[in-house]
Order: sequence, then C-alpha cells, then structure tokens
Amino acid sequence: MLTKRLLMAGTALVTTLMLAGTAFADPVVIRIVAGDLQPDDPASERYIKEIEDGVKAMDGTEVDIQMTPIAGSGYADKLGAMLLGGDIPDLIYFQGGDQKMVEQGILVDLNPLIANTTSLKNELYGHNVERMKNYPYLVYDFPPRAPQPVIRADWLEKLGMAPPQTVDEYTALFQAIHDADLDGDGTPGNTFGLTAYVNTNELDDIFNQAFGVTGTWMKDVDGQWIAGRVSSAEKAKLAYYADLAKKGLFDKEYVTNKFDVKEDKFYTGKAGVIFGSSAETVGIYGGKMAAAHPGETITLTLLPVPKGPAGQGLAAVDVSKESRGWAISALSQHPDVAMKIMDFLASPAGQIVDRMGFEGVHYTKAADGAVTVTPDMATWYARFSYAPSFKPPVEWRSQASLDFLASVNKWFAADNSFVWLADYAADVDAAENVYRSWVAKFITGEAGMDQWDAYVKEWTGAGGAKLTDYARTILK
Ligand SMILES: [Ca+2]
Repeated sequence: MLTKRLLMAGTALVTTLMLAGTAFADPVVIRIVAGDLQPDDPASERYIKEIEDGVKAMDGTEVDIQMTPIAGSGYADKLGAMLLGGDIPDLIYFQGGDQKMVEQGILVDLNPLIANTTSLKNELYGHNVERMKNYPYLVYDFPPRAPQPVIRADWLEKLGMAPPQTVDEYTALFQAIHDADLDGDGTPGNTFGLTAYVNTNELDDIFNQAFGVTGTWMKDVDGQWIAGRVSSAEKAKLAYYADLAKKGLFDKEYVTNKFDVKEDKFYTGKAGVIFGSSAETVGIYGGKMAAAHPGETITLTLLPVPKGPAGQGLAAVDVSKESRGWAISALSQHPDVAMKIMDFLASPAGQIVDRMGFEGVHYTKAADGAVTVTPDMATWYARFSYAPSFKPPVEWRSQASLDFLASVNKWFAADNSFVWLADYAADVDAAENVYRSWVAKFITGEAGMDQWDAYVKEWTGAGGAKLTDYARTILK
C-alpha cells in the first residue's frame, strides 16, 4: 500500500521534472543514507567526492551523491521513521529494521543488479552468497565475524611450544601457560590459559566442529532433527570446557567479565589466550598489547583451528540473512547507478578509497609512488566493501590479522539456522537463557555433567520442544 502511494508520488515527481525540461540531466542524483556519512561533515564530504570521482573515472558515469542526515544515536529507529514517512533514498544502509521495509515492498532484489556488476559479483564471500540466496535485499561484502584465538608470540616462544594443532595440544598449551610464570610476578599458577566474556560463543567458534557440533540443528542417531544445544556433541564440548575450568586453565569468571575486563586480563598477563572477533580486532589487540608494554617488542600470533575428536573447522555461520548492509530502494529511478557505486567501491580503485581512507591523512604517497600508512589509519574502516582479492599497495595489517582472514576463508561452513517467525521469539529467548545458565553452572562446577539430563529437560520445557517441532517442518 505504501509502495503504491510512493510509486505514484515518484511518478508525479518525474512528470514535473520532465515538464520543466530537466529530467535525467547529468549528473545522476543518488541519495544515500548511512549513520556515519553526514552532510556538512568534512570527512564525509571528501569521502563522497572521492567516490563520485572514482565512478566517473571507472566508466564516465557522472553521479551526484547526496547524503541524507540522520544525526545522533538510534539510527535504526530514525531510519525506519524516515522511510515509513515516505522519504526513501536510493542507497540505504541498514543495521536492523530492514525486514519491515521488505514487507512494505520498498527494497529491491539485489541479485539481478549484482549479476551485472564487474567487481562486486566476484568479491562476495561464501556466506554473502548464501545469505543473498535466502534474503536478496541486503549486501554486506565483509568477512563474517568468527572469533579466533591469539597469544603473545614471545610467550609461545618462551614455552618452547609450536602453535597447537589439536584440542589436546590446546589443553597442553593452556596448562603450560598456567604452570609457568610468564607474567613475571613471581607467582606461578596465577595466569589462566584462556579467558572470555559473558558467554562461551567465542570458544565455540573453534571447538564446536572439533567436538562435532556441526550446526544449529543436527540429526540424532534416529535421523531426527534435534537442536545442537542438546546434542551429545554439545555435551562432550561442555565437558571439555568444564574440565579446563576445573584445572584452573579457563577463567570461571567469564560470565561477569565485560569485554574490556577480558582484554585487560590479556594485556596484564592474567590470561594467555583470548579470542578476537575480526581481523581488525586482532590488529587492535596487538596494538594495545604493545602499548601496555613500552620498550618491549610484542607481536601476537593467531592460533590454528584445532582438529578434535569429531572434526575440525570454524563454527557454522548463520546464512539466513545479512544482519546489516546496503539496500537499494524499489522506488529509485536509477537502481543501476546506485549499484554502480557499490561496484566501484568493490573494485581495486574503489578499495583504495574504502579501505585506505584519504591520501595525506591516512596514508601518504611519495614522488616515486611509494605509499606509507600514517598512524591515523588505525581509526579508518571500510563502509562499503572489504573485497577479499584486494591487495593494498603497502601492507599495514599485522600477520595475525592476515592469518585471521585466511582462516575465515579456509574454514567457512554454512549453518542450517533459519529466521524464526515472531511467534517463536519468546521461546527462542527462554530456551537460550536456560542453555546459557546451565553452561555457566557446568563450567563453574555448580552442576556436574551428570546433571545433563536435567538441563535437557529444562531446556525442552522452556520452549525447546516447540522450537524443535517447528524446525522439523522447515528442515529437509
Ligand atoms: Ca604469575
């Protein structure tokens, strides 16, 4: 209904412009909305200007990109109000609230537009391609968040150990960190092998597959779909976490740790291994570790994805849909030009703009063309595309960051999770809360693994049975 009204409004506008004799005059105007691209902000203006120049250099298209202001916090809500009010820019960045707009019919299927691109279609990650099969309205060309563990390279060297290749070797590493006095405070045994924060999601990223937790839904011995959360593989994995905690190798306080507490334990030598969720995060951890130890030369090593008793790999990635990303309005007069902007930004020239920021600010170029990154590069981040094939003119990322990206690509596996109908939201939350609470009880030792059946019973009663019944109608 909204679509129809807006389409009529759009038609009226075009008619008016044609009568005035100004329709389709160059350059093509593309309105864009994103929380961190604001008109009157000099950095945003320069960014947009470089994109306009780049698109023109690419194939001669003259585009006038106009930013739409949404100031302050609450971007998703403000964007929703703006769109439902009928003000719909051509290129829209969502971080939530997009499904409502799909229901209103105001976002286009991006797949046909992407199929016509030169660069973008070749630069999507495996999880992007799978997500866009299920939900073609958002594109977000970035690596998936996949927490992976890091350790100080000098600590690994002091222990005389190679990076662990198996779960048993991980246990041995955590034990060695614990037993030594690597932090040099004179007391052995007061450094955890591993810490985390709030929940065990980060650990799951390398241990799920190792213990056979292959996805959100798994087949039991009778060939019936059951939740991975109540599988025997999950039980084996949690028994491993509980054993690490019991031996003092895993920090039992993970539940109350905030992210900064987790990091602080790492920088101050109270934990030997932590997980970083992205290549950037791993780079930032390296920078903070170095800053915490002036005068020393400390780098971080990314630890491998271990082989376990039941497999190897990073946890399966949710491919039901992108949770954030770029959309194009169904009311846009120039969806092809909007996509051309996205295509440019995924190209080698566009990646210089999107990944490296501004010449003279984030990097400098010498007379002979040699590029040098400045300290300001640490605060720059790509907004549109993190093309996997991009080779920067100079490498500034740490080896740990590069290893992180290689590992994400090597170990991608698609999960079989799906988007729940709103009717199930309360059950999803209730079952997950029961799971989290029991995981904490098992790990702190408040409950023994022999109480597994009591956990499964509570989980089943708290919505788990209802969710499983529904999943069996969805999964093949
Ligand atoms: Ca110590």
